Amino acid sequence: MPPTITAFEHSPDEGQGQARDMRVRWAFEEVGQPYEVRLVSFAAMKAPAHLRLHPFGQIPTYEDGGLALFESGAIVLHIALDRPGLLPNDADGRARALTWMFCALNTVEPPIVEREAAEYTEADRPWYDARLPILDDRIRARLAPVSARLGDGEWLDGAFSAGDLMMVSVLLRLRPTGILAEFPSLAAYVARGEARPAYQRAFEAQLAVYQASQAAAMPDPAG
Ligand code: GTB
Repeated sequence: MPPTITAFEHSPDEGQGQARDMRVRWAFEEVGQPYEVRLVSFAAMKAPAHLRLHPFGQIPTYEDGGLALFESGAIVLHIALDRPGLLPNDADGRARALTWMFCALNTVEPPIVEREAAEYTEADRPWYDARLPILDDRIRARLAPVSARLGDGEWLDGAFSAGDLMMVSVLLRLRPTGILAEFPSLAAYVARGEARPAYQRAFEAQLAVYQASQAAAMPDPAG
């Protein structure tokens, strides 16, 4: 049996690849590991069976035999350690790739998530218009050093690695804000990630979930 991950039955982004199962799907595709997806509703995510897999009642989760994991970073790392293709063979290069993975998750993603949360929950509050530029500047303060490190390189540290997979996955969440476009080399870096065949296969797979749910919701012309 291939590993099974969970993903939204109805992703709020309508198949735009913004939910965190996308990075796990991408990792599977990069290393050539077949996988299965169990779609979960919002109600099912908070039910005891799912909470046993994920203490916060979220997606993605990962199950393989007796092993159950949560946290997209831990899952991608597990996949990268399990099969060749996402981590360099030399110990120092491997450690640097892990450093970029943690940088993406611990340093770059938090201000992006903070901005998204403000958009969802504070847009009608009197302070929102003053707060948004502050949140935007916090993101810019993270992007500028990443852009400087990338320089004119194709990837962050030589060959594509799990560090790039995670950094691209985090940065592309910014595209709707326009902030990514302020950093042309990062925008090009994200586009290079998205152009990888493995990314494309993962994107198509998660988009197919949305398309199937749309088709199922269409009235039957014969009926
Ligand atoms: N740190 C965890 C990880 O990296 O795995 C965070 C997991 C997480 O936030 N999961 C979200 C979730 O399950 C989905 S990805 N949320 C439901 C809940 O908490 O009840 C976050 C997300 C959701 C939707 C969009 N979107 O529609 O654009 C983008 C990102």
